[in-house]
Amino acid sequence: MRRREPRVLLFLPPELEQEWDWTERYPAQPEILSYAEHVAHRFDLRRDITFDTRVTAATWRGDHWEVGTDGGERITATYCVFATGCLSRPKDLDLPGVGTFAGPTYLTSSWPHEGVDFTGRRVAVVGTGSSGVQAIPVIAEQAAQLTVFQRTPNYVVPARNGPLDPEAQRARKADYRRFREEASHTLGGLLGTPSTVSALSVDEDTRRSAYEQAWAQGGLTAFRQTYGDIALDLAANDTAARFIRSKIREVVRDPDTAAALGPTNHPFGAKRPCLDTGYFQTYNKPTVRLVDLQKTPLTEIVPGGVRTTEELVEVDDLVLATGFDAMTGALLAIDIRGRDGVRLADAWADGPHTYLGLGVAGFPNLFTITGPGSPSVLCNMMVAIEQHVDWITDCLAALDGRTIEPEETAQEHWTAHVAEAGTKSMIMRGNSWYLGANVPGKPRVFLPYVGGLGPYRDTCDEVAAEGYRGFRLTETA
Ligand code: NA7
Repeated sequence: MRRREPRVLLFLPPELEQEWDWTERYPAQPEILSYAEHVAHRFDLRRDITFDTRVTAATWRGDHWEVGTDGGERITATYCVFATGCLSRPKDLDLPGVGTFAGPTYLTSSWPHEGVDFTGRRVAVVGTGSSGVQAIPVIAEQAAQLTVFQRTPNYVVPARNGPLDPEAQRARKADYRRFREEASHTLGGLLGTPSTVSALSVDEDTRRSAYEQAWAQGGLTAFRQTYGDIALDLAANDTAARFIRSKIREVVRDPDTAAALGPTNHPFGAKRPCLDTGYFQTYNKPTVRLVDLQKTPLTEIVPGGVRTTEELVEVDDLVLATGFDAMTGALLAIDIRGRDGVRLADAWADGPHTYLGLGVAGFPNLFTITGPGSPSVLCNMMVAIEQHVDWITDCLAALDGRTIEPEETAQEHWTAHVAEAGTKSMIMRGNSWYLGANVPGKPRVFLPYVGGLGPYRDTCDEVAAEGYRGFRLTETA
């Protein structure tokens, strides 16, 4: 058994954001990886990280946590912070016969680091969420034949990715701190002010030209912020949904394919809208075909390909972009046991119960970064993570070795508030991972907190200022 000596790291200094230059609006994986490596090197973080290790268990031992790993290690710690990620555990594959496929099966969530060459291959992609929408155009560049199996079409807005303008970057950096401070108090953790104008208060031409402008600019924020009631009012939302369907019809030449790609069974924003680079254009390639699983459901994967109620599509490679067991999956994959040996999986059998998405009653000295019940995936993740890390860091300093645990009543009050806030959201009108609806058998619960990052930050700060209201603080025996 070993105990790690804590090393206090000060907040990352502002020089970091000044010295690093991003090249694109949406940098690709290699650039993000080199940034992470730069930060690790710059602040000598590697010595504090144990790589290639899976945490399998965490058990509360009365005054400390004992953490077990797949390497058989047991590590003790006074406090345990789970930063296990909201979208890090792929959902279990729920396609009949998936294990029988004779060729290679690739999961978008665990893509081979060395890349995959699809040149000359017949490829099937199952799933058209963000991962599928991003992967499909890239795979189509190489594949001899690509068949996309779509169960639910998604709303997709152009990313308009491209190089960052050096002048714009200089201007942003000149006032970086202020921009970041401003963003950290908005609802979405992003700069920009949503319009207060209703989409229903303007005529069709005005609305169309506003949507066209946001479409040309690219990115979800610009589009979502065009009118103030897109996220609130079904009729207003429908104006955005109709606009997107019309853009699909403009691009996709085959009318049946265009119709199948247009979402009609959920409002815009009920599932996470996607950003694309050439997604709809891909369906104009003679080598690409869409199979609409709403018309011809997928029945099974067989050694030679994918079978639907109508046909067998023979393929060489199978790509599964089928999503994640979001928000709770990675935590519950660890055997976490709190006070009196209670398993977190049992405490959350009917869905997660948390106080502020930061702690769980019955699990002392445990914190979650962007846990269920916090804004997390509904805002800029980086800003949400920073807010939690800052709050927990201050809390640990204030605790000075004392034990902290949410009070049951505060937790139930917060959990009810998260559910109640969710009822007004468009998200309730779709079957998404936000609700756990993508995983068979998972309780249907509104997982993130829809109240907005700025107000949530204020609540967390008030809780801390009032001596951690709603938490029980006790001297450690
Ligand atoms: P998503 O958004 O959960 O998308 C998964 C896709 O896979 C979606 O189209 C699903 O259809 C489809 N799917 C899942 N299971 C099946 C089965 N059994 N049969 C057919 N189709 C299936 O995951 P992503 O990885 O794309 O994105 C996750 C988040 O990462 C994203 O929201 C962003 O926040 C970033 P369905 O819609 O369930 O009918």
